[in-house]
Amino acid sequence: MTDALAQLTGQGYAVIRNAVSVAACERALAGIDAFKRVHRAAIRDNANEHGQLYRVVNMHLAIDALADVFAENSALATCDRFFGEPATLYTSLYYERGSEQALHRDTPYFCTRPADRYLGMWLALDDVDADNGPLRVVPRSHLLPAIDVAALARELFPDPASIPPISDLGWNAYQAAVQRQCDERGMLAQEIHVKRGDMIIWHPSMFHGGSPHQVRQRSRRSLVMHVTPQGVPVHHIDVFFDPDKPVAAKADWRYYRHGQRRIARFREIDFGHTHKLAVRRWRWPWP
Ligand SMILES: O=C(O)CCC(=O)C(=O)O
Repeated sequence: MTDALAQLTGQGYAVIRNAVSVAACERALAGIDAFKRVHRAAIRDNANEHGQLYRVVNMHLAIDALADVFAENSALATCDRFFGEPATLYTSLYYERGSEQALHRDTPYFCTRPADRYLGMWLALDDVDADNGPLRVVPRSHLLPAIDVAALARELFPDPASIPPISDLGWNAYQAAVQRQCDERGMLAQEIHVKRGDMIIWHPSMFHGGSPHQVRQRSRRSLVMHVTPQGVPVHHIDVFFDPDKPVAAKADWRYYRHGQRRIARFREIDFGHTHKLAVRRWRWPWP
């Protein structure tokens, strides 16, 4: 069996089959279904005609069975070895349909100092194949030559002191530069087909995205978990484009313990960046 850490560092991603038991996935899905039944008004604007949610940020804070699939998954051992210390959960994204996101690196919004103190973990809560929006990756794209972000920033942001933390301009320009590098080398994306309970881990500089979701009535439930060692601050575009910008050494959020793991404590769940709810109102099951 190929070592998952060697795959992650060599190919930019690793697939860990059965990282979470099917029973644990089903408990998480039951928790989400209960949440949706009870909180119809909260999800109304996010769900599509098939009732499928899109990009719910930090749902694990409200639903313990969803936090369980983070705390009790065998892929964490690979993340721990990559970091040299235990991985903690920073944030998550829950989808019930394909993200269909263009190919991108996460680093402009998951920027750490030093680099590579972040990993993406993607858990299949449904079987996912060519029909229902699989993840796609460009193998070895994390090894492409470094892009001169300082030069890009000079073009995009005349005043370096006012580079915003969130910027579509910065994001799109950087991803286009990575895409050009891939095109020049003939590097193509590959779909990854998975079964419920399989986990994909990607390197912070892995170029990846979501394939088209062809059979819309079939769900594609998945949970992306953004993991870091405890206390690592995660920066955004302003730091990413300004390598000399002074940054805090420690994250300004706290953690709570869940099983054997630690999870960053935030106050809100965000539905597709349009609707926010306070976590304490939505815990399920009620304690
Ligand atoms: O789930 C997907 O289709 C893609 C997710 C992704 O690219 C991301 O969260 O960065």
